[in-house]
Amino acid sequence: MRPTLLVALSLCLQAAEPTPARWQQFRGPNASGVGSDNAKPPVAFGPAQSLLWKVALPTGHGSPCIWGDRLFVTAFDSNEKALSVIAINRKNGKVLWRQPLKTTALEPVHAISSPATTTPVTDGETVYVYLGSFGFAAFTLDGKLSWEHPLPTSKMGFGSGTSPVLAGDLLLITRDYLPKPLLIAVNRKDGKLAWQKELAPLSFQSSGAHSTPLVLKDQLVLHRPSRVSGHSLVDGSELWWVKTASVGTATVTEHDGVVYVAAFNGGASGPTIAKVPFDQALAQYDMDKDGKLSRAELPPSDLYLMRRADVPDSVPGAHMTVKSLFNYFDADKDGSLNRAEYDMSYVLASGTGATSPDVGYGLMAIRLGGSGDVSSTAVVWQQRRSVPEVSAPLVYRDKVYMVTAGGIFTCVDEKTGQLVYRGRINAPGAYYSSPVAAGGKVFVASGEGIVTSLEVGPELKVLANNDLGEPVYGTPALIGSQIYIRSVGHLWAFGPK
Ligand SMILES: [Ca+2]
Ligand SMILES: [Ca+2]
Repeated sequence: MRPTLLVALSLCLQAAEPTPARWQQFRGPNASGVGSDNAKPPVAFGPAQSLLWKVALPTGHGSPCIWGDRLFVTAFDSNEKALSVIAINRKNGKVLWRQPLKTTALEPVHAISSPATTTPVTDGETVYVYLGSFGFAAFTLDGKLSWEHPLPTSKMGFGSGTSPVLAGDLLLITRDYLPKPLLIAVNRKDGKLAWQKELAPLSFQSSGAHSTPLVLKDQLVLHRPSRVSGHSLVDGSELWWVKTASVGTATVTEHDGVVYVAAFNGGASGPTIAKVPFDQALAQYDMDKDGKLSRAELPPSDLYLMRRADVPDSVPGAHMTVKSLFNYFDADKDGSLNRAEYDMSYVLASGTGATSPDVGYGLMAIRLGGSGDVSSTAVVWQQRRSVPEVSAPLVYRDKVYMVTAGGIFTCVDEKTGQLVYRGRINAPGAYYSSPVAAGGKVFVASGEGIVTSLEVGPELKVLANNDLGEPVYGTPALIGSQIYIRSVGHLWAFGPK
């Protein structure tokens, strides 16, 4: 055969097998949160509008991972205390298979969270899951177990939020908490450990990182408490880092060689309550006069470490008190807080050094390409107001978008960080879900279950506030003009009929 014929033939074959629709990991292609540019997703949708299907599922705060006509989610059945991975037919919402993930112990989680908070990842042949209470497992798209790699139950404060990622032959996860923060890489083919790397120590007492690693061509970027860092995919070694005053919760995104990080700082970005001195707290609450504060003596709604002003009191765990974090501060485990332990609680709550001019926080743009400590050279800009704690930034059409508690929506210029607009979107409450975009529209979902659609443009323009009637913690997934949303009890598919 002549080469031209071969080329023609191979083009024919390619045309015969169109690329499967994919949203293959947390936040989809390149972890960008960006779907198809020429999509026409519905802007107004809900139980009675643009609904393609809806299926009841056990709870889970992860997002759907999508390949072709299949969706995959992790789930937790709170009655049976059982974790599973579930595959769903994307055409009609029917459950195709469900595989249990047997655990010896469930990790403790935040009052609002679930033991199933992670999004699976797929390469189109295998779907991989990671859960803090289990470790890794891999299944064929038809639900046959390929391999398991159990790990000890995670000790992440508030439970794991980090989803697994694929890079080359590797499947990776961080277990980024003290005393030994780890980056773990297993081979995707057989689940065997490829390497694990102990990460640089965290510079302050922290519950740990909840962000998902970002895979770039030649490195992995981590958003950690007090640090953003780039790591070798060969052995996990740290290639560069920027010191931050961040809690390390929101997942990062990258565009044109710049990494965008919502470096939320409890002390600086959120309202911190003034410290009540230990002696004053003793005078008020030390009932047995032993000079210490036992858990029972501590008040449930006083001695605030952080009060999230825009999150309603009815949201479990909305505010942090000395009592709510008692276990972290009772270092000697005697059941009471002494002076040093009590004072440490406020050290944590006051942030991580944001008063130091060389430590960044806020929405940060970090240019890639440096090595070593690039804290003073790689930060292009910082935008310090209204920075989300959990929700990730979205880069879309030369702008960066973010949404924070209270439904405060901010748009800044991608290159300069200058504010384009900031305003409320009429959907208050907590925000855990990250914004996504397709076809010139941005979608954000509140913890109250309102999914707001916005027009991309020079000013804030809310198109619709869509009420799903139950909380949404997962980030929506987009395929073409279709939107897939996980709420606490359901998975919804919206789109043009
Ligand atoms: Ca006491
Ligand atoms: Ca103690």
